[in-house]
Amino acid sequence: MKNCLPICVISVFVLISGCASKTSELKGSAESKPNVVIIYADDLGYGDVSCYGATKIQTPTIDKLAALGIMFTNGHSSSASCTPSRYSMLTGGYAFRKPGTGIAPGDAAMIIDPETKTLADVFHDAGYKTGVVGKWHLGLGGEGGPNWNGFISPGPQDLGFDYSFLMPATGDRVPCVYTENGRVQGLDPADPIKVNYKEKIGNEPTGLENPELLKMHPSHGHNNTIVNGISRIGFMTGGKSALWVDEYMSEAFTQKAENFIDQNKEKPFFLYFATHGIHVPRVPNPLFAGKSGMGPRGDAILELDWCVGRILDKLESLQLTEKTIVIFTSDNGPVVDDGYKDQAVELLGGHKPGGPLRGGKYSAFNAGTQVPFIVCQPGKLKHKKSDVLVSQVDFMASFSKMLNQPLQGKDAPDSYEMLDQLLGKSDTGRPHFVHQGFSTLAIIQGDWKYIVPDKGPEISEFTNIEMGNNRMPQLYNLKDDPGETQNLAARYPEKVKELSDLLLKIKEDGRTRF
Ligand code: NG6
Ligand code: CA
Repeated sequence: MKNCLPICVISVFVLISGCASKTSELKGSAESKPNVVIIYADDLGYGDVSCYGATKIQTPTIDKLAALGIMFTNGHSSSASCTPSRYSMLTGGYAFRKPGTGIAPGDAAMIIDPETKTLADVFHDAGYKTGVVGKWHLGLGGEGGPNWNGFISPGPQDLGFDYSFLMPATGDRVPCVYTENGRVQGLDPADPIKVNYKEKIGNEPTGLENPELLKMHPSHGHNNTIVNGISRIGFMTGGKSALWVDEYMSEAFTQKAENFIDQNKEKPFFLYFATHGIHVPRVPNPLFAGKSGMGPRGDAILELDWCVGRILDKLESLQLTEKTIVIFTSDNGPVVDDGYKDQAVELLGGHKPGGPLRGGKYSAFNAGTQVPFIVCQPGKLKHKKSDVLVSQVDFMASFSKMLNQPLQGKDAPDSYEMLDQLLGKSDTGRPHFVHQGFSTLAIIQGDWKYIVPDKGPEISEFTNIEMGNNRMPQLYNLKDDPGETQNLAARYPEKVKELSDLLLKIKEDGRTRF
């Protein structure tokens, strides 16, 4: 009793001063450490959302983001396919520099070396809670690939992520299971998973042998193990209790993303929310099936818009809207038939997935990498349409700048610090950008684009996409001709030489950030 008064006084003092420092910490964190959520759609084209010109389909939530935020009309992923784009966004380096970063099989080892500084590391080092939910497709595990029946390491936990809930590769690749923090979710140890990409294992039916069991038929490839009535790329057996149900995949991811936000609402957080929508197989939730009139591809776009809405609603319900930068973009451009007969071609109507752009997914033409690209922070950023040249590869240097986390020389070799541009405060675009097509490279500088000659097919026999390949050099003036219809290479040979020399130098230098 004797000591009570001084102790009480001290505790009150500690309480008050604790409160004061907590308030300023919170204030500081909201101002200089906003939460960041990257919503990364899969295979969504520049023309697939109504704010970028679609008229046959409406995406009101994504439109709202664009109306509130900075809507980029010249924003690019780094590559026209998934794995290299994700590699570049997370490492700040062009994937063409690193062999083995092409479209990864479902049993690939992790393609990012744990020693590499990543975008998640930047946030993590700045005191953020970091999470990745959704499509990974960057390989898992060490040499020999992932151990599906144990703890999968290395993984996102070695690349700066505190939390992960993943589809390991793609929806059309085995194993059709989710992993949560390095372990297959719902796995029964008595029914271990085996995966093989070379030959059939186990007795599961395949699309090739048992097409009568399919609810969706392949149009090319995709005829290996059948899971949930859909044949996939690759063979798997076991793991019955862990298999995903495609219809509820978006729900599963969105719920995990919502939980992550809930659990970290008090701290700054970085969430990389990589949707499966609208990649194949397109198997929308029953809420959306048949709703677009464009078949499952259109329905998947509606479902994607709904998922975006749920994330925004979650932020709003926690009063985090103004404290959170939301980025919405896509890993590569659009494809209509990507291997399943899902009526996407037949029901396309007049819809133009690439908008005014030529090509699509896999292509060296601009629809390959020029994608919807929106940065939004209501109350903090003013709406603006921006035509500056930016790329997802720039996120790393830009957020390093925002968080005062200096990059070392070897880090993020191709990431330009474009924070002001991303926040709509500067109109100076990156000096040039290298676009990685499926088989060839292209470079954009100012109004000009040069595509390196390539012997690959001009039109893919599978997807019917114009691949941008040509045995001759191609040069386009994107300002006069955004649809890349007039090859000006013969008229401006000196421009061709200038850009081809620049690309050579970029390759030789091994970096573009100095
Ligand atoms: C291709 C698949 C395609 C898709 C793509 C990866 C075939 C014939 N095509 O090899 O369906 O899975 O890989 O897409 O198998 S991405 O968006 O993840 O890069
Ligand atoms: Ca993709």
